[in-house]
Amino acid sequence: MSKAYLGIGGNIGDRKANIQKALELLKQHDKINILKVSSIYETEPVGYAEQDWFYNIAAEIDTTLDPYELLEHCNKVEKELKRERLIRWGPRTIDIDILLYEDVKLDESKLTIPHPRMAERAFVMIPLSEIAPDIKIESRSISDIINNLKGEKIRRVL
Ligand code: X6L
Ligand code: MG
Ligand code: MG
Repeated sequence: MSKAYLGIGGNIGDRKANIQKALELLKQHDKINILKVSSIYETEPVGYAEQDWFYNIAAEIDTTLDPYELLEHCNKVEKELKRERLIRWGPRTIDIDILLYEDVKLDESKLTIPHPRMAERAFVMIPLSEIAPDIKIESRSISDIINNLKGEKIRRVL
């Protein structure tokens, strides 16, 4: 069994329902167990400003899928939730990113692990710190990373 962390977010339609649906679909795979799910956060859009705020979460999973098989399953769930790719970094119903997979480092066109620039994004690091406060990313603690973020707006949704 391998442990992995996913970042999930979306800003089209019923954002909470879409995140819940994504978690349901992810765990329907018999080789994925969801171990922990963070609170939901409402987050300022990054990369492309002219879009609605996102809901973002992080999830910890256990899986016997390899990273590519896991990516395939994440893409399948995105498809089931009608993800369309119109504008780069633009609005989407759901986005499921593999943030970390054990201590794997991969740098290929279809899959980079750890997820590129995850440590610069409050919408990734703050939910992740809630479920994995003791992990390190490229030898830095999560708390150190969060203390050095630039202050994208983020609030926990009650
Ligand atoms: C310069 C250039 C600085 C590009 C930042 C950052 C690009 C993040 C893309 C960037 C740059 C991204 C989400 C989001 C996106 C999300 C929130 C991306 C990909 N996904 N904003 N923006 N939540 N709040 O899930 O992460 S697009
Ligand atoms: Mg993403
Ligand atoms: Mg993605």
